[in-house]
Amino acid sequence: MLIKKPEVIKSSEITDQSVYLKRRQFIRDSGLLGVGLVGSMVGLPWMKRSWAEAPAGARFGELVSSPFSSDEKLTDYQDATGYNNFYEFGTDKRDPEKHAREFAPRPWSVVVDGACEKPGSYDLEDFLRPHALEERIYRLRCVEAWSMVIPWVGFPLGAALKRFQPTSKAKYVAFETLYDPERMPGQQRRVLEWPYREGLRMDEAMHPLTILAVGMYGAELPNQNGAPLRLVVPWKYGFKSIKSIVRISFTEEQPASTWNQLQPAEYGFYSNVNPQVDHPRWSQKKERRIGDWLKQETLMFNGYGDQVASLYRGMDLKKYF
Ligand SMILES: Nc1nc2c(c(=O)[nH]1)N[C@H]1C(S)=C(S)[C@@H](COP(=O)(O)O)O[C@H]1N2
Ligand SMILES: [Mo]
Repeated sequence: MLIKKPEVIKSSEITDQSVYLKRRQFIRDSGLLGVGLVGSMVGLPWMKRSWAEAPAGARFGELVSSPFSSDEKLTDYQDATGYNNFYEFGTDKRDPEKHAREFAPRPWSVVVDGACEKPGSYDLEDFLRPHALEERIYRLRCVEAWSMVIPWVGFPLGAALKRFQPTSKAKYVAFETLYDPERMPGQQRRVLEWPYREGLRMDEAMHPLTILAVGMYGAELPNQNGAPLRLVVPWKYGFKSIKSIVRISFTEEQPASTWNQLQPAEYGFYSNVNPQVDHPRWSQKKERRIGDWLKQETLMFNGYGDQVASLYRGMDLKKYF
């Protein structure tokens, strides 16, 4: 993200297509098709394969599937958990899987503060209790021009925020990742200004597509994907989806965000996926779906334009990139 052009992934990292199809067939034949599935997901053979490969422990029970879900083929579980950006555990895509292994995401608490009636420090369990978990299959499109399709487990951020009764002064919501260089060894180097920070405008935060995730592929979030709690904003570049959140603050002013702080000319506050606005050092017109050979067109707002374009009506998206 910092300095390199989008990387070309070695062919050895891509699941060979024939192996892939054989595995699919195997899963069909062995009757794993129905494993833990509900509703519309029953029609998606890709789904079963990924679920079959997800870890056995820490599974969620039945999940309601969301009408917002994409029906594209899921990214391999191995890729989604082995090719990550999480600088707290190293800057290489392979680092988080290796270096986040020891990380213990419990006990955990989330501080809620700023312009709201009910600030406080909430135990993760209390923070989560009121919310019914659902499954949302979303594209995640990294600013580096690769993308994945991941079945997240979570709930709308808006529902969580309402509980804390934001006041009329709350124009934005700011998020912070844990700062603990002993547990997050990547923080011992000043590659970014720690803690990692992100922010959304209030209407973006309240939008029904914006979720807090606690799991993926039917199981708890692996550490490298941001356990125990992360943001997922599907129409924005991946870096807006901050991991391992410990603080949520309601603010009157637009909050600082990590990549914008580091390189304001390259990463804007909004960071909406936009094929018409190139990164200064590379095109955003196409993306490579991890696991695919050919690139595909990047869609405006990552394909969620029908739902979110109205949030930006009248804004010059070249200026507010
Ligand atoms: N705290 C924190 N959150 C983060 C990052 C990070 O380095 N630190 N990387 C971001 C980037 S650049 C991307 S593309 C996504 C990747 O999410 P994934 O590893 O679950 O695919 O996480 C985002 N959230
Ligand atoms: Mo990213």
